[in-house]
Amino acid sequence: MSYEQLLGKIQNFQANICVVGLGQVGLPTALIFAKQGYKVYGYDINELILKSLSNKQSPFEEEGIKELISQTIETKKFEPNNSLKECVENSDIVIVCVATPIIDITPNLSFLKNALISLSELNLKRKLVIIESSIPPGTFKDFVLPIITKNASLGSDFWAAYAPERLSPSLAFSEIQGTPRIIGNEDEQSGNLAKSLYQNMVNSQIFVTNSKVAELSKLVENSYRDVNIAFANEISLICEKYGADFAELVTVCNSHPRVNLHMAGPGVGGPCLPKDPYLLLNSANGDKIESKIIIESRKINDLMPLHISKLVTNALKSQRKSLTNSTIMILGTAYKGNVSDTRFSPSKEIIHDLQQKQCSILVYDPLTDETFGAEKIYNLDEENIQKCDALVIMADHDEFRKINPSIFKSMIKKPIIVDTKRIFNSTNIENLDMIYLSEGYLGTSNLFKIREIDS
Ligand code: SAJ
Repeated sequence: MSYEQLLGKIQNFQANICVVGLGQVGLPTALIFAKQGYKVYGYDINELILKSLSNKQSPFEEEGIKELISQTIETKKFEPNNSLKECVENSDIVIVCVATPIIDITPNLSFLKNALISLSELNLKRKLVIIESSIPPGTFKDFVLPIITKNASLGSDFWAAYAPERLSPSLAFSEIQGTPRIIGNEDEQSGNLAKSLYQNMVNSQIFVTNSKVAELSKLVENSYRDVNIAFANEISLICEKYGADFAELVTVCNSHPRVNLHMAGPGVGGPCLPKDPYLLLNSANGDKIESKIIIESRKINDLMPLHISKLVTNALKSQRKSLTNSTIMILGTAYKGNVSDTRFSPSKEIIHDLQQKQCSILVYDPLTDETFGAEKIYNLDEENIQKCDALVIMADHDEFRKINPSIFKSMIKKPIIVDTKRIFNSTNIENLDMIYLSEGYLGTSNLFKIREIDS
């Protein structure tokens, strides 16, 4: 097939697409392309994912995903398939969406490498290969292309581009289509083909640049957020020292037209932010890049779970409650609000730390069964609440925002609420004669007591 023929097929929704890796990026991507009219083959090395898709079930939660799976399988636009060979042979475009995690702080590109090696053993001639996974700078040119050009040369035999995903879990469909897309390429034809493909899916701007800028853009966006959250977290600790309310500070500071303070929190979790800064600082050829601000920010964010744990234990001690006999309820094991994903969730470290201090931990999260070794409860009825000495809100799920805090009055003695997401109004809670704490807010009545214990 010539370049012009492939371009025409893409523009007319007649190209077939194979998506490799049906995780939280690959599956929504495959489904949207299928909905737009492309025939999409979905491949994953995990047979369980393929099995659940064949039963029209989603392997994870995402608004609207089940309906889209049923719809696109019924119209035969989406076909989960366990033969990569068959998927690739039937496709004009291959999109790779496999995970690129870190081990400790070092990028682990083994999933990507394995996927690329498998692809290189197939016939990629006259096809367009797109990588969506987050990758260290230089990876597309120095790692991806050398593997897949084993039997073919870029531009004349096949085409390839880098198009990093930018979606936030729980908002996958709206963000895939609504967020501008960056395309990185090393030859003009590949850039044009990829651009015309994403133009048929994205209702927003498409930027075409070289592969290094595209790789950097993805990692810099997430590092930018991580650094800004670290700044907010550090300011929240400063607020504690001054006895100021961080939430109030954010409101007044952000009234300035050029200031955008982020929210402090119990730490930074999820599959991207704790990892991407390290991808940014480890180039594809093994060079380590130095950055004080990025590394310090990671450290600050990593320290927050233990800070929250300390707020909880200090509050218990201020009420003369022994840690051994205390029961703490954690609301949310997901890494953030309205997602079921628990990867790198700060709740894990808080639960483990409090358990080490001999506290009993109950967890309530309507979106996930993950308990991180604590005891799961299934509702917030009086029986469960009565068992608790303290409550820690770790995820701002919509369901938690609807809670009337007066239900916590039935807690043992004076209720302690540690609200790391500021879903409640501090004054309302204090008016109910409860102790209200957060990073950046030590409460009016307990400030000095808690400070003393801390020092
Ligand atoms: N968090 C804070 N304070 C804030 C915002 C977030 O503490 O002001 C915490 C959250 O609670 C969570 C963590 O940060 O633990 C990460 O949450 P997030 O919403 O910032 O990011 P992700 O990981 O869900 O999604 C990010 C997004 N990147 C940016 O916003 C720059 C998303 O657009 C990316 O596509 C995604 O990473 C990704 O896949 O890389």
